[in-house]
Amino acid sequence: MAFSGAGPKGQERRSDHRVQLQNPNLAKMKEDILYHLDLSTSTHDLPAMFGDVKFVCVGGSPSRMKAFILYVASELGLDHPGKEYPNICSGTDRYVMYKAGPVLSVSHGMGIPSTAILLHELLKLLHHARCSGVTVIRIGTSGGIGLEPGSVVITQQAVDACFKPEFEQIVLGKRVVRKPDLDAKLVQELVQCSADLNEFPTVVGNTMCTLDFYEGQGRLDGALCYYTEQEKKEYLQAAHAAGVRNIEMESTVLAAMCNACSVPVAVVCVTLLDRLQGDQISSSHEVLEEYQQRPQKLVSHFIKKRLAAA
Ligand code: R2B
Ligand code: URA
Repeated sequence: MAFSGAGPKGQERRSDHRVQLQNPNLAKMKEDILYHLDLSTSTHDLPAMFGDVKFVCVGGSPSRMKAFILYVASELGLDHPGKEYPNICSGTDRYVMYKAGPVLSVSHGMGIPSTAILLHELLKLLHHARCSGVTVIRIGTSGGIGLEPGSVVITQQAVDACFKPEFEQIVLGKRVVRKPDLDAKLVQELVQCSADLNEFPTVVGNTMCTLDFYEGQGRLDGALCYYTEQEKKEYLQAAHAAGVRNIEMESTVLAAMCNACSVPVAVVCVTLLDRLQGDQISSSHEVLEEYQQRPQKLVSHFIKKRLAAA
């Protein structure tokens, strides 16, 4: 086994760029059932199915992730007539997964718990498949702070609802904090890709990850609201002053878990509205549809460029 440099928790990072799981128990298991993906190491040949995967794109919505695989396949010239992209996880309705060449497109649902479950199984899948040099990118939606709706935010640092660069989880009744850092080189590559396209405004900024869409993001229009409009305004302004440019619900867990397994990760989200102007998402379906294609375009361009350089 080849090692180079320091990895997570001061461990050595392998120079073969494999996914480094952090669980000694797995080596003792005869079979690993990836329950929510309806895949298993004994019933599926995971290296044959997934061994060539280099780009894993994740997003909340199943239909968006299907649209993405069709788009990226056509951009990469993989969509010859009659080619179909079946849902690899059709035996479950928890998540969807599509593959086109080296690209895997997977839904994670809404929020940290759903995303954490997906990531445990997805990272194990990549490990069992002996994938190397994998990059993970979330293509998502968000609420912007002080940005024109439709702007794309490439996350510099994921932060929690107190603007801290931390992902906190309770494990065995104790508070465990992990670093939700994004890959700085990936951020720069994605910025360059947006400049290449020159089709929509793109900024680099901090992304605030919350546990809820309504009270958790300071909305005034949920079923519950015990704060004033002024308090909401002050909170969003404080977030902006802390470098936050958009708000969503998955970035910290994604960054923390990929970091722990030595997988470079990026988050690219379009903003559906400017939260300094309101709370309701009132743009037409057509407009929202076009906004959601922006991260897909940016990330497809990135993948094409990376493959051309390989
Ligand atoms: C963005 O959009 C969803 C909420 O509408 C959530 O999954 C997120 O992060
Ligand atoms: N997703 C969020 O989490 N918040 C928004 O405001 C929009 C999309």
